[in-house]
Amino acid sequence: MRNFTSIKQLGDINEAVAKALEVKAHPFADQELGRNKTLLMVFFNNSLRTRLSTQKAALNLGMNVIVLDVNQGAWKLETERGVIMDGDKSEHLLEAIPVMGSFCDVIGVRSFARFESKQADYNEEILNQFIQYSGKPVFSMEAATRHPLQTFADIITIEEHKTKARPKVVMTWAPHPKSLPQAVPNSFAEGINMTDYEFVITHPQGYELDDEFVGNARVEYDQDKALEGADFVYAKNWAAYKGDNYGKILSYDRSWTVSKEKMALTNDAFFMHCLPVRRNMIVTDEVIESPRSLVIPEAANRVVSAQTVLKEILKSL
Ligand code: AN0
Ligand code: CP
Repeated sequence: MRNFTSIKQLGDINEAVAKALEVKAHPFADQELGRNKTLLMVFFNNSLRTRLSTQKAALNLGMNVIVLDVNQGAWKLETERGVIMDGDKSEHLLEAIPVMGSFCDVIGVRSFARFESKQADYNEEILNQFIQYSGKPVFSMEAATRHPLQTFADIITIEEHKTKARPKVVMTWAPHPKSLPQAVPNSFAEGINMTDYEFVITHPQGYELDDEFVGNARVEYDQDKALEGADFVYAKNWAAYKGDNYGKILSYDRSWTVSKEKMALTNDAFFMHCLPVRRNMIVTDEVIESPRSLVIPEAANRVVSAQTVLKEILKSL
């Protein structure tokens, strides 16, 4: 594997999880693989988990790591071609990318949807320029449409906790005060469609995701009905995708917050969220603090997912 931008690039998901569990059991087994190799992590957006877990994964593989926060200390970057650069942006991405590529062996990029143009976001214009112009393998640390390292960690976590072969997994929209990208729900849906789990997506009318990601999931607009018998509840907010509402907030309805009453409808389900999470908007204190909450082991598995992916990329060098 050279580039990693979608969970689909892992191929068979069961084999990928088996590799991940091997990495988890023996985290320092591949220290030689990354020797004298440098990972550059480029962040256009904030991060806690991705930053720390990917760095830790690279260190476990014996790599050196450089981190660049583009918005803190680097030159302001122009991303559109053909612009007369007489404004506040000092450097063009078309020079910055190959320069960054010349300093490393592998590049991780975080570049969220900007909600300025649906087409630009869904064409992954920033991530694809890194792939095209860096000359190095590139992996996504959450791009405009997907967050595959998160999805891989989510699936590893479900596999570790499921008590039946085909658990019922429910991804539910929940309210949030700011517009958030569809990357996490798109990617989670893409990943769960690679498994044979029962998969239900629930959200208010207007929050339909791109059909490409929904795949074979059942979409249920009644959250209570969707949650019935669930084994895993995966909560996430996202802004509208469809039509002219792209990037807009259509609801702040806190009856969608995952509460004890909502969890009582499930089959004593585990609660999952990628974090960061806004308490008492997405999920109540009680639910996130309950013994059925997997948010911490789920975040911890981000090291395992990043290390498994980085290992495959290093093997391809
Ligand atoms: C981001 C999002 O929803 O895509 C990152 C999640 C991993 N969340 C926020 O910006 C709060
Ligand atoms: N879940 C996740 O990617 O968290 P960060 O945004 O903190 O990296």
